[in-house]
Amino acid sequence: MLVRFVTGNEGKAREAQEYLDGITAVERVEYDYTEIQSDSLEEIATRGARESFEELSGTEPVLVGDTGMFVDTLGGFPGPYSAYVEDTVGVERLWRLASEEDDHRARFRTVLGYADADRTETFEGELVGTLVPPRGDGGFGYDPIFEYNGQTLAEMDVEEKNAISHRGRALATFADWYADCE
Ligand code: ITT
Repeated sequence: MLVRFVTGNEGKAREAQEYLDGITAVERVEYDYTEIQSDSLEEIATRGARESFEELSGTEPVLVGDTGMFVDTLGGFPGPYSAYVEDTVGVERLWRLASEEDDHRARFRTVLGYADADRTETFEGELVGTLVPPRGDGGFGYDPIFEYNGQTLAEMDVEEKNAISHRGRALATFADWYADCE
């Protein structure tokens, strides 16, 4: 069995393989699927998985992941637009925007989209924490401004972060479902 994980990031593919060990092999593929404009990560991941499955081979199942940082008091901003906000103004500016509010609660959400010849499914994982001024040298993206249990994700080592992360939770749910499908 083989699942193709569509990502530009080696670390994410390795993390997926760890969760799927004993269930299926994971092959990382780079494919720039169309990211539709939508407020729903589920919709983006569903369309991305279906397009990737059809364009990449139409035989091996594919998995795509879409992640967003949702700040509660900012109505969930930047949500599905997190990559754009990181690339344009940067994560420290998001912290400054949130710091003007009393409530600094935020959540990472990852939705995995799975597609094979018969089905398209989504699997969700969430991590609730607090936005803080940037700390730590590890991780990537929004990790330095997101605190969970007293540490920012950028202060954790990779194993520590993966064990609690939004993506890890989504991968664990997917792995349970996929193991039962076989
Ligand atoms: P892919 O190639 O895997 O699609 P991506 O960076 O384009 O990578 P994501 O949907 O994973 O797409 O990420 C959307 C945004 O969220 C982007 O700004 C990332 O840096 C950020 N992000 C994703 N996962 C994160 C994590 O675990 N910690 C911090 N930031 C994260």
